[in-house]
Amino acid sequence: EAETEAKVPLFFGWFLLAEEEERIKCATMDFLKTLDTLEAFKEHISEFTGEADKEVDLEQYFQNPMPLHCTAMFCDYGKAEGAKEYTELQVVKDTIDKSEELSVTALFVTPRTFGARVALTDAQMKLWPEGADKVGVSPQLLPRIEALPPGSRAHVTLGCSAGVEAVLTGFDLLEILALQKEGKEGTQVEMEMGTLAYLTEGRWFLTLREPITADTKFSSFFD
Ligand code: ACK
Repeated sequence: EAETEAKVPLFFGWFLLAEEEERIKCATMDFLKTLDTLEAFKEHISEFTGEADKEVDLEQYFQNPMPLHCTAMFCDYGKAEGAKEYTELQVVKDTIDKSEELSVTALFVTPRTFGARVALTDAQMKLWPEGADKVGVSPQLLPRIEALPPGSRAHVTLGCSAGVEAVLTGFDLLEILALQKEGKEGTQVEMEMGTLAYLTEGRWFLTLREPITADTKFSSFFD
């Protein structure tokens, strides 16, 4: 019955509507523009450039060829564990092509990735597979994220530095959340958009004063 079976996509996720994508890109670019002028950031510039006193233009540093989205389930065209079962879930079938509002509660920057933390609603968590937070996580990080609530990895990749794969954005977010839990938060800087914290090795986390909401459509992505 091959013709009645849905093909398994690369991944399922919430995709920002085109006009929302522009709005979010502008707001998050404003953050990057401000970040690389801060004294606190400049003190740690070598973590980005490899040398002290060298400047970095973060807007050029991060690139993103993908449409902005929050991945719900990475299926790898059926190669990922549970991919086919996920495709067949009633809640997935019912939600496909439906509009959903996503809430972004924080922005983060590391030498590898630039991302937005997403706070999923209870309804959206029904589309977040059990154990999805842990898939592919390094043995070093795994025990440190055990106590984080499910959905902690939910994010939008806003950009990656040259040669870096988007999958790392979620790992960087988990690492930051683990460091926060371990009390490793350093310098805090008040910014217009919220409170910026430094978490060693070039990691910066901005907790937004007001969440940024964005209209999205839950869809599958092929190719
Ligand atoms: O930014 P992302 O969530 O990270 O969006 C892209 C999307 O799938 C297409 O590549 C994510 N992705 C890639 N590989 C994996 C993986 N092994 N586990 C979870 N998400 C992944 C990537």
